[in-house]
Amino acid sequence: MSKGKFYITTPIYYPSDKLHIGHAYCTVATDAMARYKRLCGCDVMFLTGTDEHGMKIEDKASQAGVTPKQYVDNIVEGPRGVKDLWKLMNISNDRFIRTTDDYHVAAIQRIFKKLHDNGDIYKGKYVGKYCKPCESFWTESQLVDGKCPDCGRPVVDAEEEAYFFRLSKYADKVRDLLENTDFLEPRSRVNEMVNNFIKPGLEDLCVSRTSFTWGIPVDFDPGHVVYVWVDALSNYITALGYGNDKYHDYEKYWPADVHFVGKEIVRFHAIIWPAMLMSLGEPLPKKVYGHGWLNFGGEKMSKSRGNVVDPYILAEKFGVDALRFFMLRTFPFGADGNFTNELLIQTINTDLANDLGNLVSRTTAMANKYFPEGLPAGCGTWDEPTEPDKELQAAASGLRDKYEAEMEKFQFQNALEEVFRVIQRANKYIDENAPWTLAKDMQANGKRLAHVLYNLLETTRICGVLLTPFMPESMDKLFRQIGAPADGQTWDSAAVWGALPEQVCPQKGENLFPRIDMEKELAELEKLQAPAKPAVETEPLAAENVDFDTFCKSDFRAVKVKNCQPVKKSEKLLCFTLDDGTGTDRQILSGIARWYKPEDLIGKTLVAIVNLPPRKMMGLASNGMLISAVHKEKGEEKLNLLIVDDAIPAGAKLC
Ligand code: ME8
Repeated sequence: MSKGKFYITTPIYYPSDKLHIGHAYCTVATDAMARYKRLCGCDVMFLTGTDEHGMKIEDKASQAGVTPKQYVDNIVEGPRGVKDLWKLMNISNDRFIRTTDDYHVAAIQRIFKKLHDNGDIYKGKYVGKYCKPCESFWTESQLVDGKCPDCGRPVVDAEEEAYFFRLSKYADKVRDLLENTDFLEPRSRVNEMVNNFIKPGLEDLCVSRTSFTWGIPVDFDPGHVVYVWVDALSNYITALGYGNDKYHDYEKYWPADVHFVGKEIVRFHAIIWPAMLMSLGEPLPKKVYGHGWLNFGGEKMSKSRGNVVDPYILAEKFGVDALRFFMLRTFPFGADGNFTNELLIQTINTDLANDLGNLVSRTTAMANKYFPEGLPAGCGTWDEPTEPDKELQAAASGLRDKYEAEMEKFQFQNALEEVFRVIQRANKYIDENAPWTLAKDMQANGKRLAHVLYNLLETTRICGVLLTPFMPESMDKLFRQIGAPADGQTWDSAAVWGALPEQVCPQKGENLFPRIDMEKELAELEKLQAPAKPAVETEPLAAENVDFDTFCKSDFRAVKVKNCQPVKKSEKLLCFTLDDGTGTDRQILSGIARWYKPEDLIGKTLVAIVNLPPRKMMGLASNGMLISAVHKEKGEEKLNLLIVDDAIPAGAKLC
């Protein structure tokens, strides 16, 4: 029986370049969620697709000497393109929309006309700034240091006749939606939207362009094409049949239960999209969830930064399921995560090879060896259960509810943590019961041994059901190995201890997750990923913002080095005597002896933070900290003191 509908979407991807593992992150998360909801018995609609219009694509195509359509066709449908990648990652989307599809184009024209006819789109003149790579318009006040606030790249002046959408009209309603409902999650993103976009005043949005042609034409005003975000956002309803006759599922699935989107496009989904729907008089999606980024070498993985990781290389080496699992097990979905090959291999080895893999192979091997014909009838029960029996059964049968609570909050990492806690408990149960010792006297202990093995198989089965949304293929193999009937592994069965038939006959098979030789594989990956790896590795950027007042409390000053000496018995420390402009010398110790000779620093003007509490190092007082820049080059740590212009007087405050 269906437990209701569930409509979930990923962003539709720009096919301006091949997709990387950062793109796969959101799609894998959406897939795990969709599979989980199907497992629960929901009627799921999972939509993904590609967002194919805009100046960026037009430019790329002309550089490649092909038409924009040829360009996107190759990246979407071609070898190792978007569709191939989703096939590789075992993505179970129900529908795939391309914004160049005829039905979508016609529907957008109808949507644009409807917004125009109801008075929410009017003609005006656009004067402002435009970021080409992001396809975003900005007002002067939104720029950061004169650059695009999203990507930091230069913007260009733009002035042309254009249509505008009355976004300002919906400011109060959207603010109410954000502040007083749980429409947008995680909640931290609400403040960001309200403070950065709504409070400064929501301006009307430019929604048509005349300076390029690769877009959906405004049918009642030739020469204008629809702004790419109006075109793109509407995919969520056109793919269900809104404004077209290709599909007829709008009534059934809309409103969406959740849109998963990366944090940099929350703005479009949490402000513009609800305002558009309000104007169209359509229901709003129930939720927008803004997930974090996969960073690599400390920065957002993206083609323009040259730090992308190719999912094909990793999937071919370690298997698709291991890769899917890694992404959702390692990083909290709402926050940023730093991808490293080491972390990937470590996660596979610890969780999959050691914990899960060992549980399956030890249990099936013992069952095969001691009960080659299958476990005996009656093995599911035991008259006087031991403490470990009770603990294991309670942990396994209570697991589904805990897992469900986390999945409903999109906390994949926590849901998996719950499963792995039970897997670890089961491994401990093997050691507590030492089945190999019981097996020495089958006459006396055979019954107990069968019960111990049954408990292990049943626990493994329950964990397998709950891991299916993350690793569908491997869990199929797991069920076969433990002898669990493939069609019996339902959501309900995951909460029923004893659903596994007693006379089960496991078959030890191939190792589900072979252990990876870290050193060897890292060296190979280094070679394979060489062109993608940045020459310089920097620290991960702080995932969370620090508020302005807290930042302002730090007192940074220019300081002049009067003297600098090595600290006795220390290989690291240098002791600085500094002029900080107060007339009294300031002493600061700094662990930079590896990189600087003391005499080279005398007379230089540096930057210090001077309001830290005093510290003692090697018996000497240090009153502050010198600021330096650190990064890695070819794996080696490098440090450079911040040496500033001598014209800056000692004591000058940096702000
Ligand atoms: O934004 N880590 O398309 P897109 C995590 N067409 N997520 C990442 C990522 C990374 N390193 N790099 C990209 C668009 N993404 C629009 C969407 S929806 C109506 C239109 C995510 O191909 C990014 O955050 O640039 C976004 O959610 C998605 O990939 C598509 O990015």
